[in-house]
Order: sequence, then structure tokens, then C-alpha cells
Amino acid sequence: MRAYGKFFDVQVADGRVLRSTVRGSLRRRRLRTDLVAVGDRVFVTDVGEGEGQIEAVAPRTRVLARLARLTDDVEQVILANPDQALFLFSVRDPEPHLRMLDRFLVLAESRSLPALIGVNKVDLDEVGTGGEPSLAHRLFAPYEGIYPVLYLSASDGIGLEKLRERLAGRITAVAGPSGVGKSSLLNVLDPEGRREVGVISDATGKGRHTTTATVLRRLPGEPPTYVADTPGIRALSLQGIEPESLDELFPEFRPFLGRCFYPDCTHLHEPGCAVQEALAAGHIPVSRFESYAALRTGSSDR
Ligand SMILES: Nc1nc2c(ncn2[C@@H]2O[C@H](COP(=O)(O)OP(=O)(O)OP(=O)(O)O)[C@@H](O)[C@H]2O)c(=O)[nH]1
Ligand SMILES: [Mg+2]
Ligand SMILES: [Zn+2]
Repeated sequence: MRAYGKFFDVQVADGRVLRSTVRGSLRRRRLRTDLVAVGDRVFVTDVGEGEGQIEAVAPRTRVLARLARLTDDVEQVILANPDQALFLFSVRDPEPHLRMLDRFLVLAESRSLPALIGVNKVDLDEVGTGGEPSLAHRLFAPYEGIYPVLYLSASDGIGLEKLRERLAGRITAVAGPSGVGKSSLLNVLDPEGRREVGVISDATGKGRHTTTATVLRRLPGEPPTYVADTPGIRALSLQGIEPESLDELFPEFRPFLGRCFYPDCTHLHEPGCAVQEALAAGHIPVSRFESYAALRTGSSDR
């Protein structure tokens, strides 16, 4: 449920939580991933006095992970065994960074992890007096045909029923930039479990990092529902994803793939490109294509 350096809180079947360490022989194995991470299913020995020893880690179904260092190919697991990810951004304070959202989505696709998009702080949004769409809708409408998009306000309680429906019975990793309200939202869903909520630093307009470690919590009620609050992410490396496979990681491109004149089409400039045609016909959002092009050409650092 939670990691503190070399200690892990392990919740066992009867609901008790054992503060556990990892068996020495396990620790000697060298892996390209974290040996034990929040979300892992483990075999644990109850050694008494609320303590445990992790004997083995079950194979992971999936992970939400990122590379620890740009030069290294050891992944840092954000959450093991998630059923889905909720990528949370805010209408403002901080402003949504859609390139970053697209990177999150590509990362999720590369791990076959279903993704939801949350747009928090809609209470701060300005709705046009002439009935023009609000900023949130203008920015996120292109995603609505591709992913579920939830418009939320942790402070005003907007969108919470729909969110609860989406979370019910699943294990969800909630990830996003610092200050968008991840912890605030989970506090509203589970007022019993306390989490730190930060204050926006005025100087940068970016949230201050307040959540420092992933914490998995069970929300009240049935079916069993787990959400992981994660620390704010500033930058996300997509290293390890092959440029040639990027097009498949944009779901709205998929109906058009394999239909280009050149079998190895990059969809950037070739004649007879089905993706370009779909873009021109409005079947692919321009901003999404721009994210693809930036990742594909490496102008957006992978
Ligand atoms: N107006 C408004 N403010 C919100 C809302 N949700 C959160 N906030 C504020 O946004 C700030 C940051 O909220 P947090 O919940 O700490 O954000 P976080 O995403 O957990 O940030 P990190 O832990 O740093 O990753 C706090 O000042 C909250 O009170 C909302 O729906 N509307
Ligand atoms: Mg937080
Ligand atoms: Zn093409």
C-alpha cells in the first residue's frame, strides 16, 4: 500500500497492515525494475508485532512506470498492477499542458493500460457569456472521442458521481502534474483517509510538490475500489518507445494505419498518406497530430 525507503506497508487478507521488509535473498536479485513497488501482490510472513517479511513478489499484470534516469533503462514503478490510469490536469493553476497529457497517454498505450482523463478545477473556468464553450471544453473536447474525459472540481464537488462510477471495483493510478488536485480529489472521495494538500506557489504558478510517495488506498464501500495518489510529475521520458511504433499508440490513428502508399510511412510528409488524409478530413485532432509529429521527429525529447 505504501513504501517508505526499505519498508513497505502490506495489507493482508484480514485488512491488517504489516510494516514489512524484503527478504535478503530477494534483494540480491538485479532487475530492470523496482523489486517491490506499491500495488505489488506479495507473499508475506507475519513475524509478529505488526511486522512482516516479504518473501516473494507475484508477477505484475501491468505497471505504470517511468524511467528513473534518462541514461538508464531501469524503470521506476509508479504503481504495480493498475487496472487503469486517471491522468489529472486542471483548467488553470496550473494551466493544462496538453503535450504532457499526450505523453502520459502514449505511455499508458505502450503498457496496454486503459486511460481516463480528468480535468479538475472547473470551478475556476470561465464560461463565455455568448454561450461559447468554456476553456476546459475547448481544450479537452478533441479527446472526448478517444478517451473518457471527466470534468471535475474537488472543491465544488463537480463530477464526483461519474468519477466514482469509473473507479468502482478497479485499481486506479491517479497521476498528473503537481498542484492539479490529485490529493484534494482523493480526499473528497475518501474523507476518512488524510492526505497532504499543497498550496500553489505564486512565483511559478506551478504547484509545489507535496505528495512525495505513492500511496494506495481503499475507498469506502463495495466493490473493493483502490486509488493510488502519486507525486506530481514534472517531466515524462518516453525513452524505450520505438519511433516506428508511435503511430499505434495514438488510438485515433489506428483505423488509418496500413492504408498509406508507403508501408513504412512516417505520416509526416509522404504522399498517399492515409493519416494525413484523416487529419485533413478532421478525423484526427490537429493538436494530437502535432504531439505525434513532435515525438516522432524527436523535437520533443523522448
Ligand atoms: N479552485 C480549486 N482548487 C483546487 C481544486 N482541487 C484542488 N485545488 C487546490 O489546488 C492546490 C493543489 O492541490 P493538491 O491536491 O495538493 O494537488 P496535487 O495534485 O496532489 O499536487 P502534488 O501532490 O504536488 O502532486 C491546493 O491549494 C488545493 O486546494 C478544485 O477543484 N478547485
Ligand atoms: Mg498530492
Ligand atoms: Zn502515412
